[in-house]
Amino acid sequence: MSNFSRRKLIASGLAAGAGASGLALAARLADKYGLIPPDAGGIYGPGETLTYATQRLFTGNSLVREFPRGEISKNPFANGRPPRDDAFKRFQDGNFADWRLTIGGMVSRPASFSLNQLRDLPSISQITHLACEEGWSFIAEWTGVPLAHVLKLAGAAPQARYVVYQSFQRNWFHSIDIAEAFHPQTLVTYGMNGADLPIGHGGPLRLRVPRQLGYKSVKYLTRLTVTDSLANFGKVYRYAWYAGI
Ligand SMILES: Nc1nc2c(c(=O)[nH]1)N[C@H]1C(S)=C(S)[C@@H](COP(=O)(O)O)O[C@H]1N2
Ligand SMILES: [Mo]
Repeated sequence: MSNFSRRKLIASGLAAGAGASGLALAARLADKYGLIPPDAGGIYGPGETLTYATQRLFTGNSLVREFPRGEISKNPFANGRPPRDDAFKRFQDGNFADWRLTIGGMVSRPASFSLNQLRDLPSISQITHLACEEGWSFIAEWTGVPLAHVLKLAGAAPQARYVVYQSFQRNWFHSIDIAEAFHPQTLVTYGMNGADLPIGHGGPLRLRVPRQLGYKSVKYLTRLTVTDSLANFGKVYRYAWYAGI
């Protein structure tokens, strides 16, 4: 069967399941094809599974829209407060020369990159929309290294299923599946609108996940962990784990 007709078959099964026998059939099919998100339990679980599974089938590798320069927002809103502790201030005073992005977990070459080392890697820029779940949004140009490139450098294991990414702000971390992690628009970002990424927007380093809502774009990025299970990471999401838009 062609890939397309296989997708169509699974998706029509999912849709039929949603209507006919509650969500049980949809859940069974989703499980069979590896389309269960990690927050599938609980009252919103079946809905989350349906959203994630159908989006993965139809928009698995699709590109999010990129905008022309003229549409870059003039006054982008920086949400929340940057870290104010002394440790962050010391990094800031040193112009973030000592900032590191470490990558570990299921990788054959665990690594640690300074900002300059990241700037020496192949970079891309993209003008995309960041939408907060609270309703506001802005368009900006983001510059950085595709996360896929960093994962390949570190030798991410083929059995890996997720990448957990952590902020300097300890209570801020999220995770994405491998499809999102290797997606060409998922970016380890150090630049915004042609300058260094401002602290208000997560400088010096942020993971941009432009196909999902703003809360998945974690600011003050320090650590990546490649894993096949989220079991040991606690609750890694405040809202839906999958925030596709
Ligand atoms: N470390 C960290 N990352 C974060 C947040 C935060 O408070 N701390 N807020 C999130 C939310 S809810 C949104 S909508 C976006 C806001 O991005 P902005 O500050 O560039 O507008 O960042 C996300 N990443
Ligand atoms: Mo948000």
